[in-house]
Amino acid sequence: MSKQQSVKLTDYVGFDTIAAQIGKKIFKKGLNFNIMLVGESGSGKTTLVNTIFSKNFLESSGRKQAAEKSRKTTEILITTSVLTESNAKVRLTVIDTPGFGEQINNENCWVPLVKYIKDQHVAYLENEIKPERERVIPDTRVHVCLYFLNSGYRGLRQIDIEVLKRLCEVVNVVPVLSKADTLTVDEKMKVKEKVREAIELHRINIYPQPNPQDDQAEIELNNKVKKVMPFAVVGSNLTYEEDGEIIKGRKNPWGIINIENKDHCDFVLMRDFLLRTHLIDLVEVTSYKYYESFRTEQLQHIRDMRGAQPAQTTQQAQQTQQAQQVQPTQPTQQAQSANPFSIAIPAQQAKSPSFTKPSVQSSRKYISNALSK
Ligand SMILES: Nc1nc2c(ncn2[C@@H]2O[C@H](COP(=O)(O)OP(=O)(O)O)[C@@H](O)[C@H]2O)c(=O)[nH]1
Ligand SMILES: [Mg+2]
Repeated sequence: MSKQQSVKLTDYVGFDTIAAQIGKKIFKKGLNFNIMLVGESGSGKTTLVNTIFSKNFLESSGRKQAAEKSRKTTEILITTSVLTESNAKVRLTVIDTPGFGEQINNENCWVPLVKYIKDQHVAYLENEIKPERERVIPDTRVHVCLYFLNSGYRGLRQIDIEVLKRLCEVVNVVPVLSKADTLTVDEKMKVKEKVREAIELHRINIYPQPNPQDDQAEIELNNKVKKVMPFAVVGSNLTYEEDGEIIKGRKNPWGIINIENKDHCDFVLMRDFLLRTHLIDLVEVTSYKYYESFRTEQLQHIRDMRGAQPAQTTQQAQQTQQAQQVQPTQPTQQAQSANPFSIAIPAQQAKSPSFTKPSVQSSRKYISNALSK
């Protein structure tokens, strides 16, 4: 019988340095942060990511000269950059996706996005079940999907509802109302309200979702964030001087929009939310919620398959026996080891040199097949 007791130490022994020790490890190793951008071409996706990280490391497809045609992203484009700030290192991967609403038939436009997200789960699972796996599994799983709403549509379209629902099943989704400078203050409030209503009405599970482990401070913070969403943002890395101060903004004939002024837009709120308060949570939720449910589902399938295999082979053996009037086959030999991916196989087959034992490859094939169904 084990006993658990609560002991308050009187002398300082020093394990309150745990947070610093973990921080040091993470700093040394670096953290993977993978962001997917979804929205129409020209909705300001590239500009916003460049603005969040204060660096033009992604090339905008917008026009550089008036006569130039706007270039569009036509396939999933992945850019990885290692960003450093003080001692911290973040391996940032931006997954840019082709624009929405631009195909003749947009019915299944969410399919390649969901497939990409699930493919990363497959890759991670394959790495996990390798007999000799890497010490640190490369994490390409999408931690957050920024969904860009076109401010011109003044709410959610049917296609947005459909795509958001599908995405929320597999990834943390944060809706963004981009180019908010094109809306008046009143219009902005109304559009936000409409979007929130639609999200509630259609039960779209955008991030953050309630977690039983959240403490009071986290619950309050998440409630505040939900009241602000969708973040109405303006993107720009251009700087201007205003009243002797250097500000980041967009210049119009009637004045300059200071993107870091909370009265002008939610840019700072969104950046703080993504980088300062919720980055680790986004990574963790991806792992324990989305990846975990995918993993459980896949392992359950494999276990079911293993369970179904002996019955099938015995039945097949009986059929063969009746048809050919030959000696019964040897009893089924079950490949039962500690490995949950081993599948029961008939003894005859097991002896055959041409038979490949269920391996990581077969699990891989199985997982890929299961996903394409
Ligand atoms: N008015 C306004 N224009 C923006 C904003 N963000 C980006 N743009 C402009 O919109 C065009 C397309 O931006 P881009 O980031 O390439 O869009 P993407 O195709 O979604 O990646 C560019 O000319 C940008 O300068 C914004 O917040 N407000
Ligand atoms: Mg772009």
